[in-house]
Amino acid sequence: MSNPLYDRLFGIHAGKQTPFLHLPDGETLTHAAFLEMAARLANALTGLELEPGDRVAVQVEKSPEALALYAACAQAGLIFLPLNTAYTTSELNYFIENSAARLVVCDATHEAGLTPIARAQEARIETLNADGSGSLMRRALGMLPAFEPVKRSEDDLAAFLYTSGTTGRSKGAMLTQANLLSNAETLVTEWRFTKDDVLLHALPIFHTHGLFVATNVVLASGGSMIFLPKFDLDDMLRRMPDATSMMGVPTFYTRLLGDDRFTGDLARHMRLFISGSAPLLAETHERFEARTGHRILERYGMTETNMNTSNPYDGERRAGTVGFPLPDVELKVTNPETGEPLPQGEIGMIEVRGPNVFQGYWQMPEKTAEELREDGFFITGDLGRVDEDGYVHIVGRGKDLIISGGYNIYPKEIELLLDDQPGVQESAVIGVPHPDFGETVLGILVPEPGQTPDVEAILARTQTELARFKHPRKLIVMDALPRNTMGKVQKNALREVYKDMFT
Ligand code: MLC
Ligand code: AMP
Repeated sequence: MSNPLYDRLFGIHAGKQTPFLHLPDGETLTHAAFLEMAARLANALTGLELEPGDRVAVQVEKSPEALALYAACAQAGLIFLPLNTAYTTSELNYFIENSAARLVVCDATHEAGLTPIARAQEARIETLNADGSGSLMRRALGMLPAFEPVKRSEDDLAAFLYTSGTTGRSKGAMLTQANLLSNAETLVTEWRFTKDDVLLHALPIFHTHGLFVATNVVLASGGSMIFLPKFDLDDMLRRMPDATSMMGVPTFYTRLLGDDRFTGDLARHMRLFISGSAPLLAETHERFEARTGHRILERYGMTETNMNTSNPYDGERRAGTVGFPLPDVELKVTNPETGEPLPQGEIGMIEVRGPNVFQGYWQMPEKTAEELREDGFFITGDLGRVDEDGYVHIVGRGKDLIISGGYNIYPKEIELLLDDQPGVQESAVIGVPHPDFGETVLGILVPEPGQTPDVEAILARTQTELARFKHPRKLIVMDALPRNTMGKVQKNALREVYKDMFT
C-alpha cells in the first residue's frame, strides 16, 4: 500500500542501523530504532480508535518520542497538529476546539488543565513527557514494532499548523503530503544534503522551520541530527565540532557571535549554515563571515508555504536578500491594491505559487479567499522586490506582524486583550528593535478619560492569557494615539518614537 509521506521520508530507512538522532546524553537512536518506536506509536494511536484524517493535537517538549509521534501520524494517516509549548490553556482551548481534534497529547503537568477542554470536544487525552514517559508511550510499549502504513495519496492532508492573523484569530493552515514532500526533496537537492550530514538541531519541532525544513530534509537525505532540546549556547558550542550543518533563526547567529568561544576554528569544518524565519541583518551576515569564513545561506518561508526562496549553495549568497525562488516556485511582485504585477525592481506584495503552497485555512473559506487566489497564487503579506540579478529582497511587511526570535506575533491579538482591561480606552501594539530577539513587543495604552490603568495588573493579565513570547516587554501610557486623516493609527510614527527603547 502506498503512503507517499511515510514511504519517502521514513519507510526508505527501514532496517537501517545508521544513526538518526544523536541525543544529549550521548546515546544514538538509529533509523531502525526510530521507526520501531514510530510503529509502536502508530499501533497505539489506532488502538485509540482514531481514523485516518482525524486531528492529533500535540503540545509536548522536544524529544525523540515527540518526533516519532509525527512519523506515527504520517504512517496512520492522521493529521499532525503540533502546538507551541508556550501556549496557555486559553490559547490551547481555541486550537483544540477549532480543529475538532480527536486526540490531545500533552505533558503530564498540563493534563489537569487540558482534560476539561478535551472532554468538551469528546477528544481523548494522553500524556507524553520530555523524558519519553507518560500514558501514550506506556500504551506504545505494549504494541508491536511494525505497522502497515495506511494508504494515503499526496493530496491528503498531513498537518495543520496554526498561524495567527491580522484579525487576532488563529487560522489552521492545511498542508498536504505533497506540500511537505515537494519542499523537503527540493531543499535536499538545493542545499546538497546527503546521508553524511549531521545537522545541529536546536529549533523547536512545533513550527515549519524545525519540523518541515530541518527534520524533513534530514529524513529525506538519510543523514542524522544532533537533537538538542532547545538553543543553549554552551551545548551549541560543545556539539558544533560533531556537526556538518546548522539551521537557525537570526537570534541563533547573534547569540553565537556574542560569545568569544565561538571562533573560526570551531566553525571552519562546517559545510553549511542556514538562516530563516526572520530577517538576518546584513551586518550579522558580514560579522559571521569575518569570524568564520562562512557566508550564511538565507532563505525565506512561511507556515502556509514552507520554503519559497533560497540563496544559492554555489554562487553568491547575497547579504540582505533571500535569494531566488526555489525550483517549481513561481514568485511575483504585485501592486497591493490591484494585484497587478509590477515592473521588475519595484517594491510590492510578494505572491507565490507552487507545489509547496497550502490548501487553505481550516473551515475559514473567507479568510482563504482573501489570501489564496483562485489561480493558486498566495498573497504572502510580505513586501519586497526582485533586483536586476533576480535576488528577492524583503523590504517590509504589508501585514501588521511582529517577529520576535523567529516567533510570529500579531498585534491585534494583544490589542484585543489590552482594550478589554479596566481603565483602557484603546491600545496599540508595535514591534521595536531588540538586540537579541530582532524585534520585541511594546504596548501603548490610552486611558479612559479620568482613569489611570493599573499597568502591573494588566501585565499580569497578559501572562495568564497569552504565551510568554507575546507578552509586551513594556506598557506605556499615552494620552492619544497618532492617527492619519482617515483615522488610522500611525504605527510607523509610534515605531519611530520608540525605536531605541531596547537597544
Ligand atoms: C523565549 N522567550 C521569548 C522568545 N523565546 N520571548 C520573545 N521571543 C522569543 N522568541 C521568552 C522566554 O520564555 C523567557 O521568558 C525569556 O523570553 C528569555 O528566554 P531565553 O532563555 O532567552 O529564550 P530561549 O528559551 O533561549 O529562546 C529564544 C530562542 C527561541 C530564540 C532560542 O525563541 C527559539 O528557538 N526560537 C525559534 C523560533 C522558530 O523556530 N521559529 C520558526 C517559525 S517557522 P522569561 O519569563 O524567562 O523572561 C517560520 C517559517 C520559516 O517562521 O520561514 O521558517
Ligand atoms: P510564519 O508564519 O511563522 O511561518 O512566518 C512567516 C513570516 O516570516 C514570513 O511571512 C516573513 O514575514 C518572515 N520571514 C521568514 N523568513 C524570512 C527571511 N529570511 N527574511 C525576512 N522575513 C522572513
